[in-house]
Amino acid sequence: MNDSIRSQFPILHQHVNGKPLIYFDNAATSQKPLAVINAIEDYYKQYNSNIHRGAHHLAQMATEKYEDARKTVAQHINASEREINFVRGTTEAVNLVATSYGRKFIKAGDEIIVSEMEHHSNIVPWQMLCEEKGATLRVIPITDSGEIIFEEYLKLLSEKTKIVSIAYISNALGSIHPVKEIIRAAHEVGAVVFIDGAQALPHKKVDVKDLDCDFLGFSGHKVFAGTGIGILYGKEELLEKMNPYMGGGEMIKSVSFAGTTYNDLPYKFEAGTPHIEGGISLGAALNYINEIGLENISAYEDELLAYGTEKFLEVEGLRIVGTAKNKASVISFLVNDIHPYDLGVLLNEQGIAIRTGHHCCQPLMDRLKMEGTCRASFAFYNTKEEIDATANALKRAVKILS
Ligand code: 7TS
Repeated sequence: MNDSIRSQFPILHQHVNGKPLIYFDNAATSQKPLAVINAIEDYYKQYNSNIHRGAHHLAQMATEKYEDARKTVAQHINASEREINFVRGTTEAVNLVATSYGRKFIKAGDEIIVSEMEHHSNIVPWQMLCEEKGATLRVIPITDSGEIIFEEYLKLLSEKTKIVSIAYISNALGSIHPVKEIIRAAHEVGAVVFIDGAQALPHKKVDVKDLDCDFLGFSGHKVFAGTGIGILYGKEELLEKMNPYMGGGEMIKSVSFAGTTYNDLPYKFEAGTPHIEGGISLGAALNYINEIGLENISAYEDELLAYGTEKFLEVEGLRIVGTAKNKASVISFLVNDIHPYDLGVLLNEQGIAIRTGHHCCQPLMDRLKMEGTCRASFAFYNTKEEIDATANALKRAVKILS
C-alpha cells in the first residue's frame, strides 16, 4: 500500500527511541485513521449528548449518528440492525452469550466445545458457565503447526453438545480456522455456534449469513475504531429467546414494582448510557476500510505475511511458531533460547513495537510447551521496508543476547 494510506494514520509518523516507529502490534490493538479520530472529535465538538432520550437537536443528532453506525455494522456483516448489539468488545460479547443464553439453555450434563488455541476470553466465561450448571467443557486438540484437528472435533460432537465457540483467526498464531465447516457440523447435532471474530474483522470479509453462525463477537479497537466498543451479532430468533444481560435504563419498555417489560431488540441488551462516540467511531472505521476494500487489504497483508516470513527466517536461530496453511498476517516466533521479553525490549530500543508473552492463550502455550513467543502482527499500513528494518534489528538483538 502507499504513502497516502499512511498519511491517514498520524500516530505512525513519530520517532521512538530516536528511530521511526514501526508498529507491529496490530493484533493487540490497531491504529486509528483520521476518519475515526475526526468522527470522535466532531462528536465532542458538535453534538455530544445522550441518545434515545432528548427531544432536542443535539440528542437527535447523536441518536442518528449512533444508529447510522449500527446500520453500517449490520451491512458490513450482512445482518439486520435488530441483530447488532453494541457491547464493550469481544470479551463482553462472549460473556453476554455465556450468561444470557447459557443460563437459560445449558443444564447439567450438557457439553460446550472450544479449541485448544482460544484467547482466555473465549475459555473462562464458558468454564464459569460449566461450573455453575454442571456442564462439561470439551477441547478440540490442535496440531504442532497450529491447526485444529477436524476429525477430533467431529468425534467430540454429540447430542450433548449445546454450544461450540471458536475463534475465526487465532490471535497468537494467526491460524485461520475452517469456521464454515465447523458451524455446519455443529448444527447437525443441534448446537449453536459463537464465532470470536476479534482477529478476523480487521483482515477479511465476514458474512454472518454465508457462515450461518449463531453469534459473532468482535472488538472495535482491533478494527481501527476506538476502545471500549464492540459488537455482539446474534440471530434474531435466538436473541428474542434470551433474557437481558444487564438491567437498567434503555433496555425496558415499562417499569413498575408489579413487573418490568423489556425493550425490543437490539435495545434489550443495551442497558445504560452506551459508549456513544465509540459506536460512531466504529461506523467511521468500517466505512474507511470499505473504501480501501477488504479484498485489497487481505491481498496486501498476504504479501506482507509471505515477505515477513521469508525475511524473519533469515535471522539465524529463528523459528516460527504457527505454520498453518491458512494464515493471517501474524508471525509468532522464538530465537534459540532467548527469552521473548528480552527480544521485545531490544526491538523497542530500535523503535519497533511487537508483543511478547502468552498472548492471553496460556492453554495454547502449555500445548506447545513454551511460556510465550514474540509476535509481529501486520496491518495494511505496514510496509516491506518496516519488515526489512525489523529483520535487521532482530539480527543485531540476537547477536547481543547470544
Ligand atoms: N479474542 C481474540 C481472538 C483476541 O485476539 C482478543 C484480544 C480477544 C478475544 C479479547 O478482545 P477484547 O477487545 O475484548 O480485549 N487479543 C489481544 C491480543 O492478541 N493482544 O492483546 C489483546
